[in-house]
Amino acid sequence: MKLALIGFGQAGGKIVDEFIEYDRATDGGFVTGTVAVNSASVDLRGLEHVPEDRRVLIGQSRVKGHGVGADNELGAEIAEADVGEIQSTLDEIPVHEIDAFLVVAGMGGGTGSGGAPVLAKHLKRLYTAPVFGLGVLPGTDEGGIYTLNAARSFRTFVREVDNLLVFDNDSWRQTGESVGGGYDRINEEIVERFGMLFAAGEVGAGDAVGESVVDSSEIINTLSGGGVSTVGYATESVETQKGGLLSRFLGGGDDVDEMAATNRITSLVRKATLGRLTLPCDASSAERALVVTGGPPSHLNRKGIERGRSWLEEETGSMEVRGGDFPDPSGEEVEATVLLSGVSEVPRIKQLQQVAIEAQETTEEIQRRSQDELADLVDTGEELETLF
Ligand SMILES: Nc1nc2c(ncn2[C@@H]2O[C@H](COP(=O)(O)OP(=O)(O)OP(=O)(O)O)[C@@H](O)[C@H]2O)c(=O)[nH]1
Ligand SMILES: [Mg+2]
Repeated sequence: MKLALIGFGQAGGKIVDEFIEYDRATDGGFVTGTVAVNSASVDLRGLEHVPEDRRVLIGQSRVKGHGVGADNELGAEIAEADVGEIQSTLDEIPVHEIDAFLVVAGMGGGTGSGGAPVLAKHLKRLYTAPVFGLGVLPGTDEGGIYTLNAARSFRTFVREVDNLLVFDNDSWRQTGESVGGGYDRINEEIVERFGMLFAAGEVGAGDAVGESVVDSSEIINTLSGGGVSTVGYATESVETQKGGLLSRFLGGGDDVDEMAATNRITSLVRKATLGRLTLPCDASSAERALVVTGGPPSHLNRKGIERGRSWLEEETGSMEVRGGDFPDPSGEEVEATVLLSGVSEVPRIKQLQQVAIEAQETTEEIQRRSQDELADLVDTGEELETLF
């Protein structure tokens, strides 16, 4: 699946950077163009892989390259004002070749939180290719303002994209980890999950063709219809014989036990669905789903995929469950990625909204009180006059 990736804000830019690295390392072939947008010049300079001429600094007249300091209304305003500059950079990438746009942002800050939905709206108006979002929810320990930002951005972003893929930092943080080091690890997890999905739709000419290779249209159809998506992933190492002399002598190829391979795939699909999702939710609330099984072709069999697929159909109660292969002749693991689309039972979102509403009320109350207190402090009972 050929994507134009646009990273908005610091988290967005770093994740797009990581996607580029993954795409190169795995020969994924899904990164067709990249752009990073930020209001902080230092964050743009910190990127490693997004080409320098694809980095757009917005809001210079307002914030002078210093970021918006978690003010996402300001983030939305400067994105709106400078959308033309973002567009000029997009004009430099081959957008006519892509299958979809992916706008990536952390939803708790200011620039990405406010700007990503503005850009998504702009892209949808201009292009026929679908516009997907990848939104990152803040950790609960980041505090009220980040939660409030994320809750408001979430509502807006979902409305403006064809589907919002969500990753929840809170479910993925590890105790005792430094914030920076933590993000590097988390970004790798993000890219591994979503990257396999996008790469699956991009099996190039010359690659081994599996029994039922996933096509980018299957990913797009699973996502389109709107709403929120989450991804699950599970993997298991397998013994592979790399076609040595002895194995050729004995009849060639891998000697794979069909029954074991079938069972492995079925259990990986279950683990992926019931294990830790990028956004934890009740899988049965999904409207559509896609199962992708990857690995050495000899370990991917139709029966396993079919069983995994029908198990997921039962689990989600959905009639729209697609499935396919992502053969990797040099792979040494069998992997299953499960995309659950249109999920509605998501406790984390409800909790986020609840905390956001409380934070909003508290902020308003504090503002009211501090205005009264200041008036009290300055008041001299008409004994003193101001200068003018
Ligand atoms: N997964 C992940 N999340 C991140 C990373 N950096 C920041 N975040 C999350 O994203 C949220 C937004 O942070 P930033 O992306 O730095 O914010 P910004 O869009 O640059 O906006 P401002 O700095 O306020 O102008 C934070 O609250 C974190 O939850 C990262 O590298 N990886
Ligand atoms: Mg920033």
